[in-house]
Amino acid sequence: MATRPQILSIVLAGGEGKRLMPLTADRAKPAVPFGGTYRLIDFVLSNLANSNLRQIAVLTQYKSHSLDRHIAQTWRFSTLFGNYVAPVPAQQRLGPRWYQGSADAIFQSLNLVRDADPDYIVVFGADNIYRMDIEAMIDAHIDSGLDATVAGIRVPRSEASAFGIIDAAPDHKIRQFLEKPADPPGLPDSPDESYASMGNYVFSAKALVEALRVDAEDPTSRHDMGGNLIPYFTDLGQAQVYDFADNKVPGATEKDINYWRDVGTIDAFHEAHMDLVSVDPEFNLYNHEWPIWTNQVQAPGAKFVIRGRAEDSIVNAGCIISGGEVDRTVLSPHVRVDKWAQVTDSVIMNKSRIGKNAVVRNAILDKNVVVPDGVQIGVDPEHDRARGLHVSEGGIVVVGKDVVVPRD
Ligand code: ADQ
Repeated sequence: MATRPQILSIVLAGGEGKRLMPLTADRAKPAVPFGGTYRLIDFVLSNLANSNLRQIAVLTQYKSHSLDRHIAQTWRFSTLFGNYVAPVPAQQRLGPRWYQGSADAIFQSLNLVRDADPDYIVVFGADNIYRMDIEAMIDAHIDSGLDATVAGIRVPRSEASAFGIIDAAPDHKIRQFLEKPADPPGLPDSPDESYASMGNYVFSAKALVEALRVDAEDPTSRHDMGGNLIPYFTDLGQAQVYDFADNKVPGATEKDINYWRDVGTIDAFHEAHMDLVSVDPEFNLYNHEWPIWTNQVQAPGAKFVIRGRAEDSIVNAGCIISGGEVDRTVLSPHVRVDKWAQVTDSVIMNKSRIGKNAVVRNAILDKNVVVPDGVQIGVDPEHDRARGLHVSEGGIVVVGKDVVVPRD
């Protein structure tokens, strides 16, 4: 039997997620709840696990408590066959400093690489919603004989300055890599689109270790994977792109085959949820052939009484809709909606309660929020702001964890 290459997966989960405030006031961005029962990090961990990659280190730093707890509760692999998902907090192993950037996070964690002694290292972000067969990307990496492979996807040029932008030759070799350019170039065959890095990489292990050493000694470096490491491999002629359009997971529909979203702003986060509850969504959560795994709560089935109803909505276990009306909304477990309440176009997280006659529109309620009887949110943005609620550019009202929404 041919020996299979050893692969170590590293998930970068130290992101602060400032643009998701107040959802990230108390938790790291990868721990933000998504889709009713998931956390953002479940998507990358499911993709890795479904791709048979089960030696996984998750590098955490910022407000990592709920992320650590979620990983410990949900992602406990049997240690048979050497499997593990290990949350690794920043430990200041190389001196009294936190991670200076995503490359420094890996550099400070090279002890994990020494212990695992892999042939290849998979480095993926933790913040995106997508399905991906990562083994196919690794195969493309091994076939190329190059040191670095970057997953790439076409994005609208108008949004491209948020990404690393790739200029690739027809043979996929990266000719130029520009991290978050102010004026991103369009593609020759489609000027309104740019070719973006998904922040997901495969490296040959020795080459990555060497690149991190060089980077650590460069006083001008920001020690960032997209800003410094990928340009380094590009300059050496050692980087190629893996086109996400070539990736297909089992059970994918025509529509969601190339779905990939950065839900790093309140408006993008809300929009991705509205897609989930639409009749024919772009991202199909219900693909059982490539499941997204999470920690499912112990709770009885959702209950609808006194003509309570929900339409075009996802209603999780433990919810009670008692006479209220719910439309185009994602309800996490244990939410209560009381009589004559109206909840529309919203995302309601665990254990929140919507009182009698309350109105909740275009809103995101974090866990344990109480909307008292008769209180309205999302109806008058000025009133919402005046009450100290966060209103996004797109007019989405966000209420932080444990808040009792004030009447005035
Ligand atoms: P960004 O997402 O802006 O761009 P970054 O903020 O570094 O880059 O986040 C990437 C991943 O690293 C996230 O999962 C984040 O949680 C994590 N991370 C950030 N800082 C970290 C730290 N100090 N320690 C540990 N983890 C950390 C990147 C690339 C772009 C690419 C986009 C795609 O740099 O080239 O286009 O991802 O979303």
